[in-house]
Amino acid sequence: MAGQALIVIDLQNDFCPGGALAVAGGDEIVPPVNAMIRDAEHVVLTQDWHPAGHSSFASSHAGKEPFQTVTMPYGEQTLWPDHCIQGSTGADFHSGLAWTKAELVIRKGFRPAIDSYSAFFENDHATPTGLAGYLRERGISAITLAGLATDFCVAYSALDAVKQGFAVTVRLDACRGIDLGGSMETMLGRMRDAGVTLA
Ligand code: VGL
Ligand code: ZN
Repeated sequence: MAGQALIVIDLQNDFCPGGALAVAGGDEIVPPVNAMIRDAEHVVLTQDWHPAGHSSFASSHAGKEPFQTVTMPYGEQTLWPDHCIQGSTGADFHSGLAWTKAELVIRKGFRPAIDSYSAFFENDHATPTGLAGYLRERGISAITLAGLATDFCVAYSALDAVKQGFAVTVRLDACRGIDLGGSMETMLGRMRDAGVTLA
């Protein structure tokens, strides 16, 4: 049987209530994600991991506020509050996450000049993280996604995974979204159209 992997996206303190870029109800998904980890064949985690002064931070752009956009060489980029700074408590996994079974942690967003929502490619949609090769080399062809945020890192990971030829399920009960300017509806539609199973 083809290998299966659970990929848990960015279940970190800064995306949970009290964090720098809190997603409403972000901490509520810890119990369902832990249950999924228990049942999973293989587990991969992603960790948003930015250097201080990262180009996706509004604080790096004079006169800009969080949630505004700028045009980067690779396209439009939403600006965020400073979050998930390398080595900070905010970048740590939620303390309730049962992470010990994880076989791989993919860190993303570590290049100062480019953001990375997807677990597979940075926001230029060209620079790979290596995850597709890792999964393929291990015979894993089907993935299930859970985590934060539904309409950003989870959605872009799902879309890239389909493009890379993986069978993709997103467990919406184990995700929470940011919903910026209708992004939730837009990204759910894009995932559905791409052939992602929304469960
Ligand atoms: C995320 C915005 C910035 C996410 C990460 O995990 O969805 N969103 N960095
Ligand atoms: Zn980030």
